[in-house]
Amino acid sequence: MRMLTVAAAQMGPIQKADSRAAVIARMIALLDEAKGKGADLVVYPELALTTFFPRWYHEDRGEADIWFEDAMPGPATQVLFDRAREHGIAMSFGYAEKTSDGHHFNTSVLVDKTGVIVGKYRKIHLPGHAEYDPERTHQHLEKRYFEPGDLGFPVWRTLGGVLGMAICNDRRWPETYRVMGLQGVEMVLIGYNTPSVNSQRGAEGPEKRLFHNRLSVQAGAYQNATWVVAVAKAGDEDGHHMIGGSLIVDPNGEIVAEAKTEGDELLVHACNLDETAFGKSTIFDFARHRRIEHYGIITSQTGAVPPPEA
Ligand code: CDT
Repeated sequence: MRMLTVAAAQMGPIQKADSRAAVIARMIALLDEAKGKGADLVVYPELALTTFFPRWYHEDRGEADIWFEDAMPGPATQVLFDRAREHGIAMSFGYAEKTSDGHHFNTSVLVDKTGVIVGKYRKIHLPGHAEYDPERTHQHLEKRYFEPGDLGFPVWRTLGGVLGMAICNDRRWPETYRVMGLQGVEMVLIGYNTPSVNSQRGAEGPEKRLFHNRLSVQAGAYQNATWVVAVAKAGDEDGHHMIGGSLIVDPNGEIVAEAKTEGDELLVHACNLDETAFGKSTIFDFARHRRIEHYGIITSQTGAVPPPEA
């Protein structure tokens, strides 16, 4: 059996005024708890180091650079890397990345048990809008502050298995999981920050949003016979509430662990990566069953084009 004990480290809210040091102290407390529970890998949320800043409009785009890291590890995060290496625990977390040539991405890294970054992913499906939108109850300015990721959906052979990453809105798109599924992924790590209410449809509240979260993650896991670990930043950030509901889902699509709170909370599960083999060799044996001659439209066309009216 190839066992990988994973800890989903849900984080409660981070206020605008909270320092990086205060947030990283919370991440280290979760890491210490994970060590005590025998975890091999700790997965933190999207943009784990800061509040979900894309809800705040900066007319001058450059002002938003305060939320970005230009080195990883950097001065604030080095202690987190040091503690993870001392514990011999791998980790994955999201942060806002500013590159040396001035590009901005919503990024996550995968760090092995020796503290080496073995994988980097840059969010591809950026939701929201680029300009201030007075029609919305709250802003979601990811398209203002980030460029779409330029690294594709890679996977890495590490920790005894094949691991991949995605970030928040990516989990709603079947293409995300399938591209990794086609590379044999056995565990997908996903962080998210999901507002509890749809800014353009107030009736869509937390129950519906939690339902869509489970639906997307469970479907992705089942249809690609992979473990999925989906980890929230939750609760009330400066008056803006986000869902919790962090999940660990098995390759059959079933939930094996789910968060009960909206605060810092650790879910630990011993995952047998060999459990991915049955689905991958039967109903989702891609090589035997996929009919790519009928899938061309998926990569040649972006928007839906219904047939003309009669
Ligand atoms: N962070 C993130 O991607 N959140 C989105 C909100 C969608 S509404 C603009 C999500 O898919 O959860």
